[in-house]
Amino acid sequence: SGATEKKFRSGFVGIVGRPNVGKSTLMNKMIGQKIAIMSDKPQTTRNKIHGVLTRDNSQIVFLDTPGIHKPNSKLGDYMIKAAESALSEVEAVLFLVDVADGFGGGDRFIIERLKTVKTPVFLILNKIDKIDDEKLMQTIIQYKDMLDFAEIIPISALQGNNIDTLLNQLDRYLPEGPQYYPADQVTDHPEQFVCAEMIREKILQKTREEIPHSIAVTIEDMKVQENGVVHIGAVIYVERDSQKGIIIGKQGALLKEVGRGARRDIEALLGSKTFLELWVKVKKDWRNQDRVLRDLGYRS
Ligand code: GDP
Ligand code: K
Ligand code: MG
Repeated sequence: SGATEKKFRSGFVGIVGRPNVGKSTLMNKMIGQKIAIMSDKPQTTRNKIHGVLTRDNSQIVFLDTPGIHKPNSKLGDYMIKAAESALSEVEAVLFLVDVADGFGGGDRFIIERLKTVKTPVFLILNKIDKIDDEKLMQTIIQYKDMLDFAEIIPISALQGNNIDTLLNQLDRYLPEGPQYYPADQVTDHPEQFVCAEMIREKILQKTREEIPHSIAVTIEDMKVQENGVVHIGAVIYVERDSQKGIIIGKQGALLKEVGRGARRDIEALLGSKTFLELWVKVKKDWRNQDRVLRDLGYRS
């Protein structure tokens, strides 16, 4: 016969880059569903988020990492370790940069770390929708010799430009391997975790400065009622009483908005009607207590 069957390929791919370059946006776009939360605030992603993409002849498990930056608390420390471990034990690394922002110290910090791994590194020039071709050329010239990049691919994660090219190139770097997850599974995180992240995202989007880094969200209770509605009870932890007031808002207005937005995302994720109950509690200095971090799911 002589016909060669196309072999199935699979593997892990890490996504790294400075805070806010668009890592979570890209991962969501690639897997076609929102599982990683996005915001215009740095350090939005705290844990490694695994996104699973299954195509005809391949399966890629993406690791969306917290941005690499200098740690300033035990939580910060944890986030860096999570990002660095994503660089080893993967088939390829996507190093994302923001072409509109230009090269920065944060990029240098990451490149120094990438120099120590043998993994092929793709330079992904993101946010090309914000610049013209001339500026794109200059940016490519600026970055291309900083590391021995396996591929250089300009994209817009937001608009979805060139994502197919990126995925097709990535497939070439995957070894033959099994399909680890069912084709319809998009993340290996428990639903509870993703739901908590949706709530945290809404708070990040509606508050400013001190609040984003001072909150943690846990799902205390999640069950399907007889009428098919999913009932979720979640607690939002803050560090101070004043922050509790901000999260709740005037006559509960902000908390209500957070609940409405999060419920919409959670219903899309779970595919069923959801009743979401939110509580706000003060837990002093939770970011520096190992036990509290463990309870909240930030395990090292
Ligand atoms: P992360 O911190 O690297 O995970 O970045 P996010 O995915 O949270 O994105 C940070 C911000 O950049 C968000 O406001 C995104 O909407 C925005 N963003 C991401 N990708 C693009 C892009 O291709 N073009 C534009 N214009 N904005 C983008
Ligand atoms: K962000
Ligand atoms: Mg992110």
